Amino acid sequence: MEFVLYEQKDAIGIITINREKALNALNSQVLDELNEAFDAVDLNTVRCLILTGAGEKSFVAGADIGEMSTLTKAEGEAFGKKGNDVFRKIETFPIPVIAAINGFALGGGCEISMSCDIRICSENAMFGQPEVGLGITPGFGGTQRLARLVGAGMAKQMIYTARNIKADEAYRIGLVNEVVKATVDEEGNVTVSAKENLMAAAEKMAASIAKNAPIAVRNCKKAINDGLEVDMDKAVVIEEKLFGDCFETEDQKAGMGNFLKKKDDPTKVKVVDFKNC
Ligand code: DAK
Repeated sequence: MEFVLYEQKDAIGIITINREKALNALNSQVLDELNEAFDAVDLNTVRCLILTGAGEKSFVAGADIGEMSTLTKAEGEAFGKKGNDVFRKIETFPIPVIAAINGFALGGGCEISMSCDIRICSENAMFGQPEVGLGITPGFGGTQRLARLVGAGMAKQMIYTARNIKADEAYRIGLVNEVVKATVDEEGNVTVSAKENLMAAAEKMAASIAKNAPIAVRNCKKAINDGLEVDMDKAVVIEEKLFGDCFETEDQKAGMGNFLKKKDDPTKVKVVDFKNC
């Protein structure tokens, strides 16, 4: 693939949007390749994914404005569908996806990060939905996911004003879970870049997810996502079913068995080797 890289480190898969010259803007090819990359993830061995952008400056600076500028109504709709299909694939992907946001996350960039389960960003990150300044609405789910994440009032303010916000404000309004800084020495020189620290933090978080029972983690993702779409009476039924689904699995037996063994003898195994079955 030309614009998407994939790397696997133990149970963690890292998908990198690699179109640095255009600040990783999403054109049709990037969207197609992202689709392929997600389809190719080996779900037997990978338990958590990280999605990031190449370089230090930009996660994704939006949908490709050059490509969009000449679209007809029908082509615009088709482009929106292509993006929405990929973003829904990420949102409903069986395992958790962490967005590691290095720099600009504008328009489609902010939107793709919101289709991930968790967002962590570098201190130089910048978020925004600048579409109304370009004469369009957000088209990759921004009006829907931003309002669900930060509340309708804050989402409306960001979308109507097209104002970009920095990492600390994104953290304050709950758009990101964590902001990662560069490491500086006593003279103020950067010794480890924010991007490097960001990827280390993302991998650490991914590893702490990957060590848990995979079937249970997958079912938690599904329960949260599906439950948010319906009223509480239906939501608790969704949870009951996914809770029940964990029983009789090897992972449930191993997890609970480990707890009981530890109670009898605290020196017994503490790390469970979950089998994903
Ligand atoms: N698209 C295409 N190229 C982009 C780009 C983008 N979104 N953002 C940056 N680039 C390219 C620049 O054109 C430039 O390319 P060259 O000129 O070197 O060939 C290169 O990346 C470096 O950018 P700059 O020279 O501008 O770099 P600066 O540091 O000066 O500025 C910036 C960085 C991020 C502030 C600036 O590039 C910028 O404002 N970029 C545009 C950000 C933006 O407005 N993003 C939102 C795009 S709108 C829909 C589907 C989808 C969408 C809407 C509807 N439907 C079908 C319904 C989504 C819309 C969007 O995402």
